[in-house]
Amino acid sequence: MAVSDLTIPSIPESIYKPGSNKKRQTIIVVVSILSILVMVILILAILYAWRKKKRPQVIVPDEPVQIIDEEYTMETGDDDTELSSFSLTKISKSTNDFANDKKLGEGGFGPVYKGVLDDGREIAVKRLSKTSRQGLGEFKNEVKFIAKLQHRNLVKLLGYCIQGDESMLIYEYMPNKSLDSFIFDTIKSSLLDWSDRYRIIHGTARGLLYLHQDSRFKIVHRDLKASNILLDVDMNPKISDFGLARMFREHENEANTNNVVGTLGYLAPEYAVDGTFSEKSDVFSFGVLVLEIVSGKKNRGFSHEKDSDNLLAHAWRLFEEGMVVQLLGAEMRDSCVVSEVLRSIHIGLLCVQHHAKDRPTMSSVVLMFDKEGALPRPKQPAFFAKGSVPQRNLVSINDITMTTLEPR
Ligand code: ACK
Repeated sequence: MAVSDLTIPSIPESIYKPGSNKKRQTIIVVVSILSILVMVILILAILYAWRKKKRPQVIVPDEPVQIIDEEYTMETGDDDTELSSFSLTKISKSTNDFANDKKLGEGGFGPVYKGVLDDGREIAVKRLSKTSRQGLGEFKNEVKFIAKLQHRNLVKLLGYCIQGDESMLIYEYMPNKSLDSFIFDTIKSSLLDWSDRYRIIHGTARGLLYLHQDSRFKIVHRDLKASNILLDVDMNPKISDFGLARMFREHENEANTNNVVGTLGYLAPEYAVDGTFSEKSDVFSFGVLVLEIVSGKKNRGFSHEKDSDNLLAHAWRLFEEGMVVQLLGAEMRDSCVVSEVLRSIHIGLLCVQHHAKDRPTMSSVVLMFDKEGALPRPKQPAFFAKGSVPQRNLVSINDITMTTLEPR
């Protein structure tokens, strides 16, 4: 075939234009740089998303607690925390072999017994129920927290006893037992006058402030209620039962759970509905507790002859009508200091605000009690209408409520 017969495909003119090679190279360089940039950004985004997913929002204190049977020692995951170990023989003897008449009641993870040691010291022994799996988790949680915390308004853990299949925690004995056995009892409630109640409110606030802010860790109790406030010989309050408590990292403010645990009547709305808990959900429970202490009425199951208000709604209505002092239980009318009663109810209403952001922190609460200045005006509290407390998926076991909520 003659060379002249060959058809040479036409080549775009631009390729032959002077400088077109340079232009092509520039395009290649720009496209390459852009591709690399996009890839780097993509890799960084994937790494960020992966790390975020890996980091837990709340430290669930399961692992650091180790119970070593053979050596009868207990590690709390913290070097400077030493707990005394008690032998099973000693504890059995002190409780008369866990006699029925020594039983004080049922706690979060099992029965509680009164004991007297050889040196005359009175103790309360919490015995882990062998059949409860949930109990073991709560037992470990309790050790983890209470062993590290020391405050005059927290119950004191003296030691432990772990032998064979027995696991027990030993506390100082609180002769006056729990607050609910006084304030909701028609006869015993008259034994708590206003000054006792005001001291209990104040002491509980200080104990909670310590948990939220002043201890080495930020701890949310998650089950603050009248039956978890124990009273010592002088009626000073001690917060107890850390089986459901959670520890937060330094800059973490809230966490989410699908497993809402706590007690009906004390649960903050965002926790009960969305599973979001924070120090402000404890503040809500504290607010309910204050209104219960002042009124002598349980929030859960409250009924008022005139309307269908719950305790929070009743307190709010009286507050709006300027008659809030009527909330005070009849048994305290003679002993009360009206300004303290009004201030307590006002602070209680601020604590039960619907939105967590509208509730004060415990440090503000303590300041409000300590100083005499004007208080911010509360808005209508949460769960205003009776029956508005969400009842979906609620399972109640011994006053402890567990709900499993589906994510939205
Ligand atoms: O209201 P209570 O008589 O006081 O019944 C409960 C029961 O045990 C189950 O928690 C009582 N209790 C718990 N810890 C102590 C303690 N350290 N001192 C005295 N009683 C206690 C509580």
